[in-house]
Amino acid sequence: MECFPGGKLAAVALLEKGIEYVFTLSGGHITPIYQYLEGSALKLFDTRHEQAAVFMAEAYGRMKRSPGIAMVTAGPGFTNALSAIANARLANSPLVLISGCVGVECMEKLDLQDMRQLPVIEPMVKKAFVCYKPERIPEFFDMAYRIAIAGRPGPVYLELPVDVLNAPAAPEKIKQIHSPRVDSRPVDQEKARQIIALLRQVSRPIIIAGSGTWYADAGNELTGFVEQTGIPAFTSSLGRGTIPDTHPLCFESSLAIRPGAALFANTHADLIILLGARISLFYIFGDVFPKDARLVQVDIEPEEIGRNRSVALPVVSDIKALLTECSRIVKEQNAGASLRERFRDWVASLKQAEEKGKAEARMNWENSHVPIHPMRLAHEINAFLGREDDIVVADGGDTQIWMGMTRTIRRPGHYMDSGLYGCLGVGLPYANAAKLLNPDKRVCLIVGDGSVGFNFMEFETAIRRRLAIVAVISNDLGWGMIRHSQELRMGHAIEEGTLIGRVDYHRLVEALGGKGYLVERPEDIRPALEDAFASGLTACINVMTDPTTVSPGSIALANLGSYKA
Ligand SMILES: Cc1ncc(C[n+]2csc(CCOP(=O)(O)OP(=O)(O)O)c2C)c(N)n1
Repeated sequence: MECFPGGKLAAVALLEKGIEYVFTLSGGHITPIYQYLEGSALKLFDTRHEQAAVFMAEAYGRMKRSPGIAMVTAGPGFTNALSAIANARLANSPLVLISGCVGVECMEKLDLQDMRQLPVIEPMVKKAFVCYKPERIPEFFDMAYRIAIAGRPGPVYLELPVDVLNAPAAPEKIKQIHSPRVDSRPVDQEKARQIIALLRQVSRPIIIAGSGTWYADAGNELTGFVEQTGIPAFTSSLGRGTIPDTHPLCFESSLAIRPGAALFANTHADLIILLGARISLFYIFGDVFPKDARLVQVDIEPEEIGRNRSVALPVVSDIKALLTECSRIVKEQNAGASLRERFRDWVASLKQAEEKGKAEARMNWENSHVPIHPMRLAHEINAFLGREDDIVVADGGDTQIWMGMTRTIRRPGHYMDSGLYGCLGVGLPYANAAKLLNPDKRVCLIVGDGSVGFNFMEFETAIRRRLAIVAVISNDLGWGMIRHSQELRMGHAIEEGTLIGRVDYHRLVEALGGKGYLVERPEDIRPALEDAFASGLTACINVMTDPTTVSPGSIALANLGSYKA
């Protein structure tokens, strides 16, 4: 009789789901799965750190809107994965982490790499499972995969003890489940009507489209509704690009620090329609909006609605279905023209605020000083990567802020940063994942000199796997954001912990087999980008930036609520 050890069942479960990549770092406890994946249609993508493997799976989940899969070994492999899991949790990124663990037979016997993994990760994920029966592995994998993407996405954990992987399964007990993707698409017609009724009462509405808009694939519906009604739109996190920044009714990022209309809009709107966007620190926990402004919050996850701020109209719905219904009602009521007329002055005032904000920022974008202003660097990257499908990844403290303030996003899923968890080190793994999934697109990472150190060996992964990413390091000689926030708080920065000094990162990348560039003058940024992209190799451009420029993010860090002295 054919033998089905658990490891084989795990491999078959992955293959039958059509998984393309498993992001992983090897270990004895997961070899029983590797063994049956070798030579299969599924590709094992190996990184140099488990954290990087999980970040890659997270980036996969964000870009593909279906769960990325990471696989790590017991104990240290598992603990190394945790920061990336926490990042995915706060960002609601769909992924499944498969982890080996010590055999059930050997628990508490002082076996190699033994630790109790489940209690550590359980509060960090959407759902955590341990499968103790080889026969049930396909069923558990199906469950993990389904839960990662159902409703509000998130990371799911599946632990497979090594002796379960090695144990033979009784063929008659093997349960195969292949659930179709659960499309939770309720639409509340009455709530859609109420939204349109509210619009007839207000004169200064805005839409903020967050990652829920992206996961619902509602970009076209959003753009259509905005054009139909004339409501100005802003976007946040993965919602960025769901309506392109270049659209006349899109005012780019909803973050108030973005040069443009966001601050004015956030502080003057009388109706804020949040589409799959959370009321987080980014809106000063809701306080950035006027006290008497009304909020409509639309989310697929009921428990999210009403966090931090009273909501006038809570709507539990998929964004795509709701916007389709809203558009249908506007059409039915023949209300489009009157709404557009109603909001015309408001849109004009936002245009004015946008021009003013951008004019003020131009001084920094066009700054020609040496050392280079980091916003000039961001501007050069933004200008060079002007194609609709160019992908930009940002990682760092101030560096990420400057890039977020600058990047023009034309397509959703083409800009990534860590998000709310703010985990430094995401950049190289995210960029590698972006290039792996989009070999024909240009992928550029901008990263702080501090942040690049965390997963620096992922340059080697990129080179070995021929991923021609271009990583631009904004080298301000240290941990800029913390240095600046300390200066603002205490009048000086504590050298230990904020100063790194000059490191020739570009030469390290050359030593690994990639291309390296050192740039010290602003006019040399573009030629280096041109050359790096033309080389078709993994490249690192080490740009010496001004250590004294303080981003609005550092100022916020020094002044915000619980961080304040
Ligand atoms: C993993 C991790 N460690 C520490 C921090 C705290 N932190 C936030 S910003 C920052 C400085 C980042 O420096 P760098 O990457 O060089 O970017 P810069 O601020 O200089 O642009 C630090 C240490 C963090 N967010 N994540």
